[in-house]
Amino acid sequence: MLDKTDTEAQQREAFLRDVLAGLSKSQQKTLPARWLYDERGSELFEEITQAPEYYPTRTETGILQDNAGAIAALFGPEAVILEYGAGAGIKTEIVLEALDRPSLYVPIDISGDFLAASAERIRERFAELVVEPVTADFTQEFDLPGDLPEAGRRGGFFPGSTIGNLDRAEALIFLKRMRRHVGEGGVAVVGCDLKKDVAILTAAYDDAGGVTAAFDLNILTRINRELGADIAVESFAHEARWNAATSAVEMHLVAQEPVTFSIDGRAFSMTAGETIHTENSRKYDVKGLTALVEEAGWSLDEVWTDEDKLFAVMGLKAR
Ligand code: AVJ
Repeated sequence: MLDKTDTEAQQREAFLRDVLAGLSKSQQKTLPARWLYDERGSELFEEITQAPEYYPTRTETGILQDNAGAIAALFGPEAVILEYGAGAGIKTEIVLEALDRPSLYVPIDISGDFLAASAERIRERFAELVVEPVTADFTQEFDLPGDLPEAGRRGGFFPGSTIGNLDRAEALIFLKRMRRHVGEGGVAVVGCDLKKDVAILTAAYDDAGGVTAAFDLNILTRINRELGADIAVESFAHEARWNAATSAVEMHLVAQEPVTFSIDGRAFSMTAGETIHTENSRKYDVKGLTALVEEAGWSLDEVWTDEDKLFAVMGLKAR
């Protein structure tokens, strides 16, 4: 067993490795998006979901609410629900509330503390429900507990358009793994943001209140604090860019002037206008989603969407 200090030291090592590798690139510098979510980053993301320009969270929540009955029918009675990511709060509650006597809820998340807290919240809210959290990085290979109940179907739940943070190959690997987890007769409900007017997309990732900018810039503050670096955060500005070739909104931190800094004794320099690419948020259309899920062993049984076709919640069946 690893104790907490070991885990933290390993975290720091992994963070340092990713930061050094990403910022050493001579072409486009990058940082993996997962490091955006320290405590402050998670708080800021919560705030983003409240920003008027950020439509995905409230739109998906509305779709789940409006179609809770159909979603519950897809999962069927006595289902085993596997949620990829620790309890998405209200969205999870909408689905669990609608289900017919679910036999088990399995939230899966890399952060053990966060997972425990959200599992506890679900147990309090649904006294009858058996909750069995699994600590795992769902972007990596992992197995489920061997003793899952066999009464109803197994159903994956992957809301939030987190699938959009993966590139196409990674999304395929994820969908195939989830297909393996649910087995024959299994189902899934997956939320995905849709392609739309570029101005709406870029505004969602660069809100006028500056919350997304603060979220993006926070990764530099985190590098300074956790890795003892000396990056002048105020020399950078947040930018949201549409990349038509990859169909993704990209977040970038743009150096406003020539900058130099050091991390772990290594010197870095950037020219004015040079950027660090911090996140991809891919957008799909229904045609692209159909091809993607079919290639991964699913059939797209239903697509629930909002009036303005901003966001899609897919009902998938194992093929
Ligand atoms: C939680 C990863 C789905 O990509 O829309 C929001 C993260 N980044 N604003 C997204 C995010 C900037 C969000 N995901």
